[in-house]
Amino acid sequence: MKIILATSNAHKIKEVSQISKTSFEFVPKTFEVEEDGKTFSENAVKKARFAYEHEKIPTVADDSGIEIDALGGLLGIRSARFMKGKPYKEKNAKILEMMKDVLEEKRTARFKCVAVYFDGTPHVFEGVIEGKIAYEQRGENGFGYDPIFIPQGCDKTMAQLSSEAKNSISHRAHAFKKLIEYLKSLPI
Ligand code: ITT
Repeated sequence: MKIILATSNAHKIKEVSQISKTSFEFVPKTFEVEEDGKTFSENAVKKARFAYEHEKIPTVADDSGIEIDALGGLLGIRSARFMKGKPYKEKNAKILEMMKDVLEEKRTARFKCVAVYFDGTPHVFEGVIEGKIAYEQRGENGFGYDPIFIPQGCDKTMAQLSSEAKNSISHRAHAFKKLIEYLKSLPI
Protein backbone atom coordinates (compact mmCIF):
# COMPACT_ATOMS: atom_id res chain seq x y z
CA MET A 1 0.00 0.00 0.00
CA LYS A 2 1.39 3.38 -1.06
CA ILE A 3 1.17 6.21 1.47
CA ILE A 4 2.51 9.74 1.05
CA LEU A 5 4.85 10.81 3.86
CA ALA A 6 4.42 14.58 3.96
CA THR A 7 7.68 15.99 5.28
CA SER A 8 10.60 18.13 4.21
CA ASN A 9 12.85 16.62 6.88
CA ALA A 10 15.24 14.01 5.43
CA HIS A 11 16.05 12.67 8.92
CA LYS A 12 12.38 11.89 9.56
CA ILE A 13 12.18 10.01 6.24
CA LYS A 14 15.14 7.79 7.21
CA GLU A 15 13.79 7.18 10.70
CA VAL A 16 10.27 6.31 9.52
CA SER A 17 11.63 3.82 7.01
CA GLN A 18 13.80 2.20 9.71
CA ILE A 19 10.88 2.11 12.18
CA SER A 20 8.26 0.81 9.75
CA LYS A 21 10.09 -2.21 8.23
CA THR A 22 6.80 -3.28 6.65
CA SER A 23 5.15 -3.69 3.31
CA PHE A 24 3.72 -0.19 3.54
CA GLU A 25 5.43 2.05 1.06
CA PHE A 26 5.95 5.52 2.53
CA VAL A 27 6.64 7.89 -0.36
CA PRO A 28 8.20 11.14 0.89
CA LYS A 29 6.97 14.42 -0.52
CA THR A 30 7.39 18.04 0.53
CA PHE A 31 4.45 20.44 0.88
CA GLU A 32 4.54 24.07 1.97
CA VAL A 33 2.18 24.17 4.93
CA GLU A 34 2.15 26.92 7.54
CA GLU A 35 2.39 25.28 10.96
CA ASP A 36 0.13 27.73 12.78
CA GLY A 37 -1.72 25.27 15.03
CA LYS A 38 -1.58 25.48 18.82
CA THR A 39 -0.68 21.82 19.31
CA PHE A 40 1.46 19.13 17.68
CA SER A 41 -1.76 17.37 16.80
CA GLU A 42 -3.31 20.38 15.00
CA ASN A 43 -0.15 20.89 12.98
CA ALA A 44 0.26 17.22 12.09
CA VAL A 45 -3.39 16.96 10.98
CA LYS A 46 -2.99 20.14 8.92
CA LYS A 47 0.10 18.77 7.11
CA ALA A 48 -1.49 15.36 6.45
CA ARG A 49 -4.83 16.87 5.32
CA PHE A 50 -3.10 19.29 2.94
CA ALA A 51 -1.11 16.46 1.36
CA TYR A 52 -4.24 14.28 1.07
CA GLU A 53 -6.17 17.05 -0.69
CA HIS A 54 -3.29 17.45 -3.10
CA GLU A 55 -2.44 13.78 -3.77
CA LYS A 56 -5.87 12.11 -3.31
CA ILE A 57 -4.30 9.07 -1.64
CA PRO A 58 -3.73 8.35 2.08
CA THR A 59 -1.03 10.39 3.72
CA VAL A 60 1.03 10.49 6.90
CA ALA A 61 2.61 13.50 8.60
CA ASP A 62 4.22 14.06 11.96
CA ASP A 63 4.69 17.11 14.12
CA SER A 64 7.22 16.77 16.87
CA GLY A 65 9.48 18.64 19.23
CA ILE A 66 11.18 18.90 22.58
CA GLU A 67 9.54 20.12 25.80
CA ILE A 68 11.89 21.34 28.54
CA ASP A 69 10.25 21.73 31.96
CA ALA A 70 12.71 24.34 33.27
CA LEU A 71 11.85 26.53 30.23
CA GLY A 72 8.11 26.30 30.88
CA GLY A 73 7.59 23.55 28.31
CA LEU A 74 9.48 25.28 25.49
CA LEU A 75 10.39 24.64 22.73
CA GLY A 76 7.20 22.64 22.08
CA ILE A 77 5.54 23.39 18.75
CA ARG A 78 8.23 26.02 18.14
CA SER A 79 11.03 23.44 18.08
CA ALA A 80 11.60 23.77 14.32
CA ARG A 81 11.36 27.58 14.38
CA PHE A 82 13.63 28.30 17.37
CA MET A 83 16.58 30.46 16.15
CA LYS A 84 15.49 29.73 12.59
CA GLY A 85 18.32 29.55 10.07
CA LYS A 86 21.02 28.94 12.70
CA PRO A 87 22.85 25.60 12.87
CA TYR A 88 21.72 23.15 15.58
CA LYS A 89 25.15 23.44 17.26
CA GLU A 90 24.23 27.08 18.04
CA LYS A 91 20.64 26.32 18.97
CA ASN A 92 21.74 23.58 21.36
CA ALA A 93 24.46 25.82 22.82
CA LYS A 94 21.83 28.50 23.47
CA ILE A 95 19.57 26.02 25.28
CA LEU A 96 22.49 24.82 27.43
CA GLU A 97 23.30 28.44 28.25
CA MET A 98 19.67 29.07 29.29
CA MET A 99 19.88 25.91 31.45
CA LYS A 100 23.26 26.62 33.02
CA ASP A 101 21.94 27.24 36.54
CA VAL A 102 19.33 24.46 36.43
CA LEU A 103 20.07 21.60 38.82
CA GLU A 104 20.16 17.96 37.72
CA GLU A 105 16.71 17.07 39.13
CA LYS A 106 15.07 20.03 37.37
CA ARG A 107 16.52 19.23 33.94
CA THR A 108 13.62 16.99 32.93
CA ALA A 109 12.46 17.10 29.31
CA ARG A 110 10.73 14.98 26.74
CA PHE A 111 10.46 14.56 22.98
CA LYS A 112 6.92 14.26 21.65
CA CYS A 113 5.71 13.12 18.27
CA VAL A 114 2.17 13.15 16.91
CA ALA A 115 1.86 11.05 13.75
CA VAL A 116 -1.32 11.36 11.70
CA TYR A 117 -2.67 8.98 9.07
CA PHE A 118 -5.17 10.82 6.87
CA ASP A 119 -7.55 8.97 4.56
CA GLY A 120 -10.33 11.58 4.51
CA THR A 121 -10.41 11.39 8.30
CA PRO A 122 -7.46 12.02 10.63
CA HIS A 123 -6.20 9.10 12.74
CA VAL A 124 -3.89 10.43 15.45
CA PHE A 125 -1.08 8.52 17.24
CA GLU A 126 1.17 9.97 19.93
CA GLY A 127 4.61 8.99 21.15
CA VAL A 128 6.72 10.35 24.00
CA ILE A 129 10.21 9.71 25.31
CA GLU A 130 11.09 11.11 28.73
CA GLY A 131 14.60 12.20 29.66
CA LYS A 132 16.70 15.14 30.74
CA ILE A 133 18.87 17.87 29.28
CA ALA A 134 22.63 17.17 29.32
CA TYR A 135 25.29 19.68 30.44
CA GLU A 136 27.10 19.59 27.11
CA GLN A 137 26.46 18.50 23.52
CA ARG A 138 27.53 14.92 22.87
CA GLY A 139 27.28 12.68 19.81
CA GLU A 140 26.97 13.06 16.06
CA ASN A 141 24.07 10.74 15.21
CA GLY A 142 20.41 11.66 14.81
CA PHE A 143 19.51 15.31 14.28
CA GLY A 144 18.12 18.44 15.88
CA TYR A 145 18.20 18.42 19.67
CA ASP A 146 19.47 14.82 19.99
CA PRO A 147 22.98 15.91 21.22
CA ILE A 148 21.53 17.52 24.39
CA PHE A 149 18.81 14.96 25.25
CA ILE A 150 19.55 11.99 27.54
CA PRO A 151 16.77 9.38 27.46
CA GLN A 152 15.60 8.13 30.87
CA GLY A 153 17.67 5.18 32.10
CA CYS A 154 20.48 5.96 29.66
CA ASP A 155 23.88 7.58 30.21
CA LYS A 156 24.31 8.59 26.57
CA THR A 157 22.62 11.37 24.64
CA MET A 158 20.24 10.44 21.88
CA ALA A 159 22.94 11.53 19.37
CA GLN A 160 25.34 8.95 20.85
CA LEU A 161 22.90 6.10 20.22
CA SER A 162 23.00 4.06 17.02
CA SER A 163 20.10 4.71 14.65
CA GLU A 164 18.74 1.23 15.54
CA ALA A 165 18.76 2.11 19.25
CA LYS A 166 17.18 5.55 18.75
CA ASN A 167 14.55 4.16 16.42
CA SER A 168 13.50 1.50 18.90
CA ILE A 169 12.88 3.90 21.83
CA SER A 170 12.16 7.34 20.35
CA HIS A 171 8.98 9.39 20.45
CA ARG A 172 8.74 8.84 16.67
CA ALA A 173 9.14 5.08 17.09
CA HIS A 174 6.32 4.97 19.68
CA ALA A 175 3.95 7.05 17.52
CA PHE A 176 4.70 5.27 14.23
CA LYS A 177 4.52 1.78 15.78
CA LYS A 178 0.96 2.62 16.85
CA LEU A 179 0.19 4.03 13.40
CA ILE A 180 1.54 0.90 11.69
CA GLU A 181 -0.47 -1.38 13.99
CA TYR A 182 -3.54 0.61 12.94
CA LEU A 183 -2.67 0.24 9.23
CA LYS A 184 -2.20 -3.52 9.70
CA SER A 185 -5.67 -3.74 11.22
CA LEU A 186 -7.33 -2.20 8.16
CA PRO A 187 -9.19 -4.59 5.82
CA ILE A 188 -7.05 -3.82 2.75
P1 ITT B 1 8.30 18.71 8.51
O1 ITT B 1 7.35 19.64 9.21
O2 ITT B 1 8.47 19.03 7.06
O3 ITT B 1 7.99 17.25 8.74
P2 ITT B 1 10.21 19.76 10.41
O4 ITT B 1 11.67 19.50 10.70
O5 ITT B 1 9.78 21.19 10.26
O6 ITT B 1 9.77 18.90 9.13
P3 ITT B 1 8.49 19.61 12.72
O7 ITT B 1 7.68 20.78 12.28
O8 ITT B 1 7.79 18.39 13.25
O9 ITT B 1 9.39 19.06 11.54
O10 ITT B 1 9.54 20.12 13.76
C1 ITT B 1 10.18 19.21 14.56
C2 ITT B 1 11.45 19.83 15.13
O11 ITT B 1 11.61 19.29 16.45
C3 ITT B 1 12.64 19.37 14.33
O12 ITT B 1 12.98 20.28 13.30
C4 ITT B 1 13.71 19.27 15.42
O13 ITT B 1 14.21 20.54 15.70
C5 ITT B 1 12.91 18.81 16.62
N1 ITT B 1 12.85 17.32 16.67
C6 ITT B 1 11.77 16.54 16.38
N2 ITT B 1 12.09 15.23 16.46
C7 ITT B 1 13.39 15.20 16.82
C8 ITT B 1 14.30 14.14 17.05
O14 ITT B 1 13.96 12.87 16.87
N3 ITT B 1 15.54 14.46 17.41
C9 ITT B 1 15.91 15.74 17.56
N4 ITT B 1 15.14 16.80 17.33
C10 ITT B 1 13.87 16.54 16.97
